[in-house]
Amino acid sequence: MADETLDLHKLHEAILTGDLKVAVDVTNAALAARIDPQRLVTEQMIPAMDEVGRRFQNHEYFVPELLIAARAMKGSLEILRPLLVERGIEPVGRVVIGTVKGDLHDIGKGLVAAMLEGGGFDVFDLGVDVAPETFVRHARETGANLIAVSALLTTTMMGMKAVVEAVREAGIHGQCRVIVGGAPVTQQFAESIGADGYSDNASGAVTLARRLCTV
Ligand code: B1M
Repeated sequence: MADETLDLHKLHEAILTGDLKVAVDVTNAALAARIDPQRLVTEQMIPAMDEVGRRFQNHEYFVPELLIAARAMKGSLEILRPLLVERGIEPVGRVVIGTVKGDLHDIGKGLVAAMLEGGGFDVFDLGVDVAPETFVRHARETGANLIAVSALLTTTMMGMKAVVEAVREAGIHGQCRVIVGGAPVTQQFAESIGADGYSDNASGAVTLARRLCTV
């Protein structure tokens, strides 16, 4: 497909509608037509995910739409990532994410991870039942700017305080902040445990992460 005949906006549309196959096909066609991969990311893909986030916040999109959009975004990113890495394009930031110790709920955390990845972050997903020292160790190893902790149980959410404390005790709080979220978590709770930020949804977590990575 030649550059002139290739409609790059189809990539935007494919992510918005969660069409993985079209997203992958347009990405491959764009690369074959020697389109700059960075251009695809900044002009089509990130704006599409921003729009997905906007629609989610306005209750025009719900969790399923968020998940399929994130899947289409990731499918395209998987093709582009090696090319971006080759060129040394820096991610927006590095995030270590996991569900707090004792908690096995991972659907919301997975959604936040996918949205962060879609938003241009390098994401290291540690899974569920993650101990504070594991968050800290991986944050050190990866040079993460953020640790993102999810909790779904009132009985496990206090474990987030232990993560905040572990980060401070390890002396890495200057370069690595802690953000929290999950159904029982509130802004007030986040402040009470000394977390650096809170969001009640996945797209808000991306906005928050971007803000914390630029200050
Ligand atoms: Co359980 N569970 N569960 N569960 N479960 C809840 C959370 C519960 C509210 C159900 C209920 O009683 N009504 C209740 C908690 C009550 C409480 O603590 N007050 C509960 C319970 C009690 C339990 C068990 C204890 C049940 C038992 O065994 N007796 C047990 C605990 C196991 C454990 O973790 N140790 C348990 C087990 C399970 C399953 C394994 C069966 C399954 C999890 C499967 C999985 O995750 N792979 C499960 C499920 C599915 C649920 C419900 C039904 C759905 C959770 C979910 O995935 N929601 C849930 C009831 C409910 O919430 N309606 C329930 C969809 C998801 C997209 O939303 O995770 O909230 P959520 O994520 C949102 C936001 O919160 C936010 O963004 C996401 C998208 O917008 N967000 C963040 C999440 N993390 C964030 C991090 C951020 C920012 C935003 O920054 C870092």
